[in-house]
Amino acid sequence: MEKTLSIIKPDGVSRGLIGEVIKRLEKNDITITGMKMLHMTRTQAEGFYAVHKERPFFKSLTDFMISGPIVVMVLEGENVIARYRKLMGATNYKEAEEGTIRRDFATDIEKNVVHGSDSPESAAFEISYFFNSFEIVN
Ligand code: FUP
Repeated sequence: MEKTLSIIKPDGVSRGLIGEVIKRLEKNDITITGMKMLHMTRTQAEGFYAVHKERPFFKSLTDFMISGPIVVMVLEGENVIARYRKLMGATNYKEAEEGTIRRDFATDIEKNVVHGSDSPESAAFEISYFFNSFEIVN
């Protein structure tokens, strides 16, 4: 069974979209095996997005990600990395397919409501960034 990390970003939490995102996971047979709310420090956000540190949007992205609480979840299921990314939609909500979370709720390329790991390697890094083994159920 594959695992991935999901984040409901500060815009999703502040706009009351936690339930909406979770409803879509449950409807699509994606199992939640870990879940918590937290408010990242700048250091934590910079570490999480270290792969993007040379990108022009890094400062703005990390400022946004520490602007309020987030919900982090471990998701499990067959092919869940790709299945959850399909539910999220493209990074740029204007290019996201109809019916995806980002198409329905994102307000710009940065404030795009959700994050999902993009590979097994990043999923392993990202899950261990937020969860220890006692915080994931099986
Ligand atoms: P995704 O995997 O779809 O979340 O997208 P990326 O990992 O490429 O980007 C991570 C985050 O950086 C995006 F969710 C939003 C932000 N970003 C921008 O703000 N501008 C860009 O041009 C690209 C990404």
